[in-house]
Amino acid sequence: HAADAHRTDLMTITRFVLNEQSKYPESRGDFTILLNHIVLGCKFVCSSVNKAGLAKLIGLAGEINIQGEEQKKLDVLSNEVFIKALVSSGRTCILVSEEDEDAIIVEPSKCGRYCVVFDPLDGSSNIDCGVSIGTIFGIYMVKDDHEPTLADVLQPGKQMVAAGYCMYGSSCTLVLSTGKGVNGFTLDPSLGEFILTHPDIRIPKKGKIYSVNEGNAKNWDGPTAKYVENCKFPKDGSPSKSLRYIGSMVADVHRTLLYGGTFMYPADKKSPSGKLRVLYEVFPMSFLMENAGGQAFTGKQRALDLVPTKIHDRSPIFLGSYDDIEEIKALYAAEG
Ligand code: AHM
Ligand code: MG
Repeated sequence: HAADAHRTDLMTITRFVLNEQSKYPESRGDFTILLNHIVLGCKFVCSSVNKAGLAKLIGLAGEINIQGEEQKKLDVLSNEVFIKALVSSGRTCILVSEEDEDAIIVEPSKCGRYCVVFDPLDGSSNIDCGVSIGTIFGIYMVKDDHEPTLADVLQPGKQMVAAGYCMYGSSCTLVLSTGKGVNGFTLDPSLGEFILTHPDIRIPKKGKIYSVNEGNAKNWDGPTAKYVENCKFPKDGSPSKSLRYIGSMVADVHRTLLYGGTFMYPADKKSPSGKLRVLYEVFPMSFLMENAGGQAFTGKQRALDLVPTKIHDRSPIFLGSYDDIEEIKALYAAEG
């Protein structure tokens, strides 16, 4: 019985990735080591996020700690933990974090073949009210034949070798794709291990939910406005869609992946490139969507075809169920 197997034959994320990699004779185990360091970062952030409310309650936040430093904000702390974990893995050469203006070039003695782009704690404005937040990451591999440069991370998203996110919610869930399907793992706090709980996630072909910050509606472009109008007042007699918007990308995308529908952060008159960052928000989520059978579109092209010119570039994004994104693409095509 499958349920019994889960209870006694635990498929940890490490075991899962080792199994996958063993299909490639050239695999050196470097990816597994890198991933283990990312997982360590996620566990740390999970435990800090869970304690954040408590720390506030007992008056830790804003106080001076033993080292005489002011208590670090959770996003700053998470960033430091990820950078140290990634560098010490010995498998990375370039890191791009939402928190750091410049890319981090790993010193030669610790340099490896992977580049990691990440947002250590996305949605951190939601921390104080206990809403789910998350870490987002994407991984590129440098070619063996040259010194790593910034050009190695300014690559279209389709060149990523893996991407994922970890959601710190009512449970801690890590969703990962290495380019063949998408799998979800839930942290068992008593074991300290991520266990495979959502094997082979496929997004429903069509959904009943749309997700967007409608407060920006007055500044939307035509196709976005028309699509949202269609969600509320369908012209083909189908039921109207539900609106769900948490305002925390990881949570909104996670729901979209599991239940189907669309998640959008469109361009608007005030921010013509939208809000979300190409390298560590748009690309990893688009990579996951496509690998789960959905689509990701910028309003102009397939999101994973974008070529970033700067590490903190932004792009409008529409992602989700295959058929729903087709509808949005058609509206943009009709506009010409
Ligand atoms: P952040 O990186 O400053 O946390 O902002 C990113 C977040 C995403 O998690 C979320 O999808 C979006 O901002 C929500 O933006 P808005 O409040 O404009 O709807
Ligand atoms: Mg962010």
